[in-house]
Amino acid sequence: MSRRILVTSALPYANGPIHLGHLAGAYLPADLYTRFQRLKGNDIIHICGSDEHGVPITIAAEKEGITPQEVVDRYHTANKKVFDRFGISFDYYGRTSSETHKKTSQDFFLNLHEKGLFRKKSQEQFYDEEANMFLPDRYVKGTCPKCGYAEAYGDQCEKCGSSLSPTDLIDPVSALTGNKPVVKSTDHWFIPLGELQGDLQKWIDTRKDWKSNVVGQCKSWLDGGLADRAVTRDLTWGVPVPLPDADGKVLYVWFDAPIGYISATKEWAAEKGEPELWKEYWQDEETSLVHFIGKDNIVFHCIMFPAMLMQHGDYVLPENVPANEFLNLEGKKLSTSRGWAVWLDEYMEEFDSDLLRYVLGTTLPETKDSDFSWKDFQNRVNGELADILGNFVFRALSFTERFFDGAVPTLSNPSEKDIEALEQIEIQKKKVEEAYNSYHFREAINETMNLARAGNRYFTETEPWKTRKENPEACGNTLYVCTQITAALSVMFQPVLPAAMSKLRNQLGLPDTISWDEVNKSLVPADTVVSQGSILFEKIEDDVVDKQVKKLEERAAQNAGTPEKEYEPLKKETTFDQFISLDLRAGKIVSAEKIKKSKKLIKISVDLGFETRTILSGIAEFFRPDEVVGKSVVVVANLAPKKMMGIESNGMILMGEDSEGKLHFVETDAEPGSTVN
Ligand code: B3M
Ligand code: ZN
Repeated sequence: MSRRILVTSALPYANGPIHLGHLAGAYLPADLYTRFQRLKGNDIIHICGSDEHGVPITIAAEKEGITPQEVVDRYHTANKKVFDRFGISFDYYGRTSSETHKKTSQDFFLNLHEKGLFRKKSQEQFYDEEANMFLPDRYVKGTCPKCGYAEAYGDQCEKCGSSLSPTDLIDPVSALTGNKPVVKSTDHWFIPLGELQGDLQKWIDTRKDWKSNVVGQCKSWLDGGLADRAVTRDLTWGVPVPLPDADGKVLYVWFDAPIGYISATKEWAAEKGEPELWKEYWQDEETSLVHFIGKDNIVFHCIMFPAMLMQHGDYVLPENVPANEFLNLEGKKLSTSRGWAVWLDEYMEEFDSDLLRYVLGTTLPETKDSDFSWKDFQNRVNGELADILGNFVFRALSFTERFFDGAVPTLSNPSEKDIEALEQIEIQKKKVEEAYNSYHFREAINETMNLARAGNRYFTETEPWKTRKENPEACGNTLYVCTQITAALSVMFQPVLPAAMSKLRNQLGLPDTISWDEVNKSLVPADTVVSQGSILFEKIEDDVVDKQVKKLEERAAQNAGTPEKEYEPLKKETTFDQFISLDLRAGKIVSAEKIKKSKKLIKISVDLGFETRTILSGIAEFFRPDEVVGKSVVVVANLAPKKMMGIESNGMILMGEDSEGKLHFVETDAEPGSTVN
């Protein structure tokens, strides 16, 4: 039976171009899923579009000195185009600045308002007196209270993922002027998530097959207790709050953006000439709603938006939210501001989309952060696409062309090996199908490639280049079997490699319309004429990927003027009693000597006033012994003794460690023996 599925992928902010991190987080998995379900014959649509509101947009506009409208027009057009070129097959790509969206989100707000859901409250908010405006969300920057990251935004810390309020930040500054903001009060409408917590909890408990990273985040939110959340902002850019007493206020971007999924579906239906059709996808219980997002959007899609949908009452709730973790690049965190990113349009200038679809697909951050590197890209293209899939297809088709004039031989008196090889088609097909249905895309791709691996093994073992003379029937069987495996692959790899597989089906004389369920062990009838065609995947040379790495490094060096400082996360809170139980004393280093067999340790004698201690300190890579003699330091004086290299160390000398790992003494003018608190 055909299922109705509504797939959405996170609406990217129209404030910058699309990069590999975006693709790996949401768009590629969503597209793999959608293409697979289409092949299965399910009734599926994939809805996305530009998120054109919110502070990220206005900040981008201010930076460039242009209007927010100019920013979103530019990136909406560019992003829509590049997604299309890359083969992300959206059924509709909308934008939240559209009239339909304005009306849909205002109606949604009014519906909840009339139900009496919102609480109107006056709230203390940061205000920039120079810029004359309130500073919601990203307009404030400061230190994260949870992890100590110094560049956290007012709505979220990108380091630890905590969701924040601007007033949570330590040392807040205005992102507009750099000034210290003042506090002023303003009225806003709040959604009382705390009151809805019970219903949300119950609903989330019914979501049995969600990914553990997603459930884990939801749980920690719920365990922490949900609080009221403002759904309006003091801004001029956005959907105006449709109430008489709301001048100068717009809907919070995270209120209107998910409603963008609904507006875009309405526009899709209207464009099809069936303006009511969107309701089937949003309002019929039979629909499976699936949101593809990155992990930083989990709370909005699993708590906030479901709460809105539940309260509205006319809509289905998400069946699943298979959020991905983050993609790193060459072992480092991706950063657009530092230029440490691979932009999709840039990629498309040099390579085919299928190659990246495959490589990213096999390295998706499904359960934990993963890494994209150009070397790995090259290895997978050369070692898997070219050497396994491409090579298998080439052997099957070129041998058929050479030995049988391209006509697929008949299977006659097949051996056990032949039958086993054909059976691999069904076996792998089943595994791949299960993997797609459970959102395990890496596994789906791997198991598809395993069919090509099995094909290669079978080809080698049956030695058609030998049987051609000795046993033509066996040779024919080998090529028959290999052609069937090739044909099955041409459909099974379709979600990942749409361009290459379409070309391959053409070589096999197969129509482009074969469904997943039609895949079997006899897709290509005997006597069909196949052609070897050109090679499916060219290998990539070293210098080609080296050039890409160099480009990245050069750009990062150019942007090095604004390094993002990395700070160690704060440790768990400690109690005053625990802290005070440490006995810290001032001391003076009286002598120091290197320990012979150790690279790191220096043996130090410290005068603590009441006694002289021997302390081993791991500073030999930074200081010569004679440099440290005479320093006034701070010692943890009641630390349990510890033996290292046969010598007992009685305490620890405090050191500061900078971002390059260099050590610095914590010095004090207090006389030896003084307490330090
Ligand atoms: N634009 C955030 C993001 O791009 C946001 C997603 C909206 S989904 C409704 O990460
Ligand atoms: Zn943080």
